Amino acid sequence: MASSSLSTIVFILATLSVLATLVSATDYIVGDESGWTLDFDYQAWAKDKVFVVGDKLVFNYASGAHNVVKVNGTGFQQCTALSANGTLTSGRDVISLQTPGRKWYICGVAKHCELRSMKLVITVLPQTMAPAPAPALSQSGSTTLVVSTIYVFGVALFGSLVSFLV
Ligand SMILES: *[C@@H]1O[C@H](CO)[C@@H](O)[C@H](O)[C@H]1NC(C)=O
Ligand SMILES: *[C@@H]1O[C@H](CO)[C@@H](O)[C@H](O)[C@H]1NC(C)=O
Ligand SMILES: [Cu+2]
Repeated sequence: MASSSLSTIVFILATLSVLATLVSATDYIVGDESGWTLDFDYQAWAKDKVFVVGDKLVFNYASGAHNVVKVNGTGFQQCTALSANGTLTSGRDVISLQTPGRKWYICGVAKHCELRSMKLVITVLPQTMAPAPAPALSQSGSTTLVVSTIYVFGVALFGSLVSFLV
């Protein structure tokens, strides 16, 4: 009896930690409130962030004023956006980070990349099954809320199950 309760608890905790990992994908608003704009230091913005497969980048800007082009390292260095193909122009472009590695994005309008620093390079880390980091460390907004809700729920559930056992 006691051992089956124990395995139930273990099962519930394992489920909760998997859930917490699943919902911990983060949406990063590039440039935060400034959005995707002229003369913003995107390298400083990216510096203290950890990007993981499953996270999303959101580029906010006035449609028509800018765009978002994914380029390679060479295109990033030289600010050349050759592929008109795959240029995002909606003004609220969401990019899912689906593979690990280095990713480069530039604005292909006029000389915004060359002269106005509209360029972003990030490194995306592989997803791990490690438990989600403590809420609020590197996450923002609703994700944190969901994760903390699950944690609080889990702790409460654990507490009530333990009190049944003793
Ligand atoms: C980078 O992209 C450009 C144009 O999209 C292409 O011509 C070039 O071969 C690429 N370089 C590498 C190293 O993949
Ligand atoms: C351009 O877009 C077409 C249609 O979506 C796609 O089939 C093609 O592979 C793309 N080319 C490049 C170089 O991305
Ligand atoms: Cu631009």
